[in-house]
Amino acid sequence: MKSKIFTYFIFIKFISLTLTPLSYADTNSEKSLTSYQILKSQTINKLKKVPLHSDPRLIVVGDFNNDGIHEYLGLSKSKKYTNYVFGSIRVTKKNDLNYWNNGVELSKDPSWSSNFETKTLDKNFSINGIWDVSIESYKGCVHPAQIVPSHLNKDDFMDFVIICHGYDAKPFPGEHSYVMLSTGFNKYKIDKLTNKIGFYHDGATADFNNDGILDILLTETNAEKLRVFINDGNGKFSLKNSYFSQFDSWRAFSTEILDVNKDGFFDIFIAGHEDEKYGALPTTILLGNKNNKFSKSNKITIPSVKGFGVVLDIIKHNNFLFIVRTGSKPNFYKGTLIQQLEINNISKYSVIKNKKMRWLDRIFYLKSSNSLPKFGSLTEINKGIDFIFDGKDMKPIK
Ligand SMILES: [Ca+2]
Ligand SMILES: [Ca+2]
Ligand SMILES: [Ca+2]
Ligand SMILES: [Ca+2]
Repeated sequence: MKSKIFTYFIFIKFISLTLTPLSYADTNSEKSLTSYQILKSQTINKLKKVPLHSDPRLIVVGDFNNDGIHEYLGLSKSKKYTNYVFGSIRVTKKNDLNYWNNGVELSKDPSWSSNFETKTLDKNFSINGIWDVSIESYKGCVHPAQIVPSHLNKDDFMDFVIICHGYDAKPFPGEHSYVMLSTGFNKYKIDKLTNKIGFYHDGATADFNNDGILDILLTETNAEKLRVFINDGNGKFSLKNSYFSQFDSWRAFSTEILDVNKDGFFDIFIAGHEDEKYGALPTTILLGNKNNKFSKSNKITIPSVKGFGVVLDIIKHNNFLFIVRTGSKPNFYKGTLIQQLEINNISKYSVIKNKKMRWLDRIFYLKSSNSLPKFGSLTEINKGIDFIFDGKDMKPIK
C-alpha cells in the first residue's frame, strides 16, 4: 500500500512538473533568449569605420540568417523629415504652431518614412556589402526609436520589434510600432504591433504569460503606460493590461528586462527624465514574481545624479549595474555619465563621465583583448566612454 501511494505521489509530481510552464530561468535555449540577453549578455565586436546613416540607437548587429556572416540592420530617418523638424529650424519656428501642425500632415506622405540599411560585415566588423533582404509591406514609420531583436515566430531566423514614437515635435501625434517577422531565408514581413498610435519610445522582450513564447513590452511615454503584447507565436499579438496596475503611471522613455536580483524572475528597468518639472520619473527597477505582475510597492529606486537626469540604458555584470545617463537641464543631451552601483548596496555609487562626447545611445558588452570585461558603444561615434571593469572600478579607455 505504502509503495502504491508513493508511486501515485511520484506520478502526480511528474504531472505537475510537466504542466509547469518553463520559467524565465529555465528558458535558456538560443530561441528563447530575451532582447536583453541578445543585446547585452554576450560580447559583441565594435563596428569599425562604419559610415553612419542610421542613428546609433537604431543599429543592431548579429548573424540574423544563420549563414555564419554577421549582418547589420539599421533604420535612417528621411531627409524630408529631418530637415523639417531638426536643426536650427527648431529654434526659429519654436512658437509657430501652424508650422508644426502642418508638419504632422506632411509626415503622412510615404516619402517621410524611415529607410532600412541592410549590410553585411567582414571579420573585422567593417561593412563589406549589402545584405540582400526582401522586406514586405513596410508601412512607414516616420521616427523609429529602437530596433529590438528576438525570436518571435517559430522558425530559426531572427525577428525584430520596431518601436516608433513618430513626429518628434508638437503636438507629438505618435505613430504605430511594428513587428518584422521572418518568412524565410532573408525574407521579412512587417505588420503593425500596436492597435493604436502612441509615443512608443522603447521596448524589450520577455515571456510574460509563462507559455515559453517571448512577449513584447513597450513604453508609451506620453500616455505614461507600459504596454504588454502577448505573442501567440504565429504572428498575432494582443495587448494585455493585467501585468501592471492601470492606476499607476510611468513616464518612461527607456526600458530593459533582466533579472537584477537573481531570483529567477525577470525585473523591469524603466527610466526617463529624473528632474523635470512635469512627469519626472525616478529611475526604477520593478521587481518580478512568478506571475510577472509588477507594482510600485515592489521596486528598487536608483539614486539620481544631479545634472545627468536623462537616463538611457542599463547593463548588468555580476552584482553590478551600469546606468547610462546624459545631461538634463541646463545641459540637455550633453555628454555621458556612467553610474556604477552594487545591487546589494544600492545607495552608494561611483561615476565616470565625458562631458564632451555625443551621448551614448546604448551600452554593450564589448569583445576585449584581455580577460577583463569591457563595456561601451557599438559605434565609433560614441567611443569617448568605453571602459574596462576590473571587478571593483570602471577604468575609462582613452
Ligand atoms: Ca548572417
Ligand atoms: Ca523568426
Ligand atoms: Ca509568452
Ligand atoms: Ca528578479
